[in-house]
Amino acid sequence: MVNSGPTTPGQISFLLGFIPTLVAWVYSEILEYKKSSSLSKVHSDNNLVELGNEVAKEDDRTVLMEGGLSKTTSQKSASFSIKSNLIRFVTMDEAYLMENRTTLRAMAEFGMLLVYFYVCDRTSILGYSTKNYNRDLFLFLYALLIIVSAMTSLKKHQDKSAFSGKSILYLNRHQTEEWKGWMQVLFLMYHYFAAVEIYNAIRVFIAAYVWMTGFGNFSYYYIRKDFSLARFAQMMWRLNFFVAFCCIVLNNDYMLYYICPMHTLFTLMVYGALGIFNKYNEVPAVMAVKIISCFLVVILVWEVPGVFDLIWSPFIFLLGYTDPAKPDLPRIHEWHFRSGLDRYIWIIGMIYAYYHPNVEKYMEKLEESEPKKRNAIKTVIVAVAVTVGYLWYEYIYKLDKITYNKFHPYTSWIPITVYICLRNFTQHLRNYSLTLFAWLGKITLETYIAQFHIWLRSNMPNGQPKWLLSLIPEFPMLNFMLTTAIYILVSYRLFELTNILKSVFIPTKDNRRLLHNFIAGVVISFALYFLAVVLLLIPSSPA
Ligand SMILES: *[C@@H]1O[C@H](CO)[C@@H](O)[C@H](O)[C@H]1NC(C)=O
Ligand SMILES: CC(=O)N[C@H]1CO[C@H](CO)[C@@H](O)[C@@H]1O
Repeated sequence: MVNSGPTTPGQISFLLGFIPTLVAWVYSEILEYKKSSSLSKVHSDNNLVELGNEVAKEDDRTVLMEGGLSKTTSQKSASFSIKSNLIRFVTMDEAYLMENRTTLRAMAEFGMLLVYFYVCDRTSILGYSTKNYNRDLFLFLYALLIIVSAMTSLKKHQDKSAFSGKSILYLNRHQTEEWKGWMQVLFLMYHYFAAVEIYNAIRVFIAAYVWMTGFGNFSYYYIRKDFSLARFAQMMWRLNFFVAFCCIVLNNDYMLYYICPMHTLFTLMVYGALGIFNKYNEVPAVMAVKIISCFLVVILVWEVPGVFDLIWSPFIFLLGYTDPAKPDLPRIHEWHFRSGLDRYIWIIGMIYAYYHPNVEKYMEKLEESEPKKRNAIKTVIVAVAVTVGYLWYEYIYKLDKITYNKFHPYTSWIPITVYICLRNFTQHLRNYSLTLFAWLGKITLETYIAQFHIWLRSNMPNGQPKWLLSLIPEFPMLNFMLTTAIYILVSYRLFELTNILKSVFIPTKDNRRLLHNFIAGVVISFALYFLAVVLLLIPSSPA
């Protein structure tokens, strides 16, 4: 049943880069160990150097690649040119390796985790089992998590408002992260247990993420006005670094992880909307024109027949996807469907972010007004929110999946708005958050991607994750517990590694170096890829 597919040049080039990195890292650890245990140094050092040189010779060509990658590892090495860094890597220059030990470790660890992904999903070493839905169990687990989280991680925050300096905050960072956590847990459990009955709710959650993309990015660019290249590169790195490697190592299309291209697109749209003529962002009329233009662009691309295909067909190599289970659909279909569902909600997020300071001011005033008036207004707001929420639930949410999807782009703002109102209608609710959920909310991107391979299993290139990873056969609940623990831990590690490597390779205030890194990365990747293609052409080669 497991079909790992043909070995691709991408996979070979990954190995060509990974193995020398691993060797270099192990060597640097040995050097470090020896340095700290000091003495009797001279003799054994020579041995190791010889060993290192041998390895370097063997992988000569391939090592080149990774050398470039580890090039910028520390401020100290920044002054060296890429070429000299490469040479130092190839020759296993001891000082160089020790300087960059932590980076090498992060890269090696990242590579090892990817190997683990491959082993879990594309080999028969570990087992797989089928999904099984039981509503009782599903709700039990979710409720259990909420209770545990409430008992152990409920926390009061005393942050100040960014706008007024007062401690009233609605939609603060804790809240949005906690909100992501709420949704992410349900979203993941939906996949694990194949809880098809909450399909519509999942669509709303995804819309809420995209809403947050609009909201968070708008606030950031509007207030910080930081449109720098470095910031842009960091953003792209954060969204796409891990997924790119997953695609290479597991031979998947980018669109399999549709959340990534979707967030990348909408992040770019917000960036573009605010970045163009950003000097005039403070002028309300300009902002109105910008928002209206966003709507017009979306209407043009998604609502006018034919335009979508026209615009995106050049990018089909990147955004095309064929589900092996449904081979007849056009390759652009998935992208059209996924991006279309949430085409408006990021603009709504931008609008909310734009009015956020006003709403906040109003809320402060309300909070200071006399209790009678305040309570009356709050009651009205809650009553309206609950009624609207109920009507939405009754008339939209309950529709069958296909009909619901038709209404979704135009209605997803309703439940989102209702949630925002209810989440913040008292000072208490606003100030408290469940940190456990907020913690989970921070690593949503990693948990989203990792679930495909080390929690669930897809068993074939581009396959949807239809199976569960099984480490303890015959004990589904124990297996659930063990795989979940490993999966969350690995996701968290990947989150950290992404950030560590980001800070190494993307300098914040040096565009020249950034450009050099970028060029080096591209050249090295191409060289590795070319080498891999050549190796694949020689069937007898020990690749
Ligand atoms: C912008 O949106 C992306 C995608 O959702 C998110 O990861 C990132 O944190 C957002 N940036 C800010 C500053 O909120
Ligand atoms: C929309 C909404 O319900 N906003 C509430 C947020 O919190 C403030 C402060 O208590 C309330 O006054 C608002 O009614």
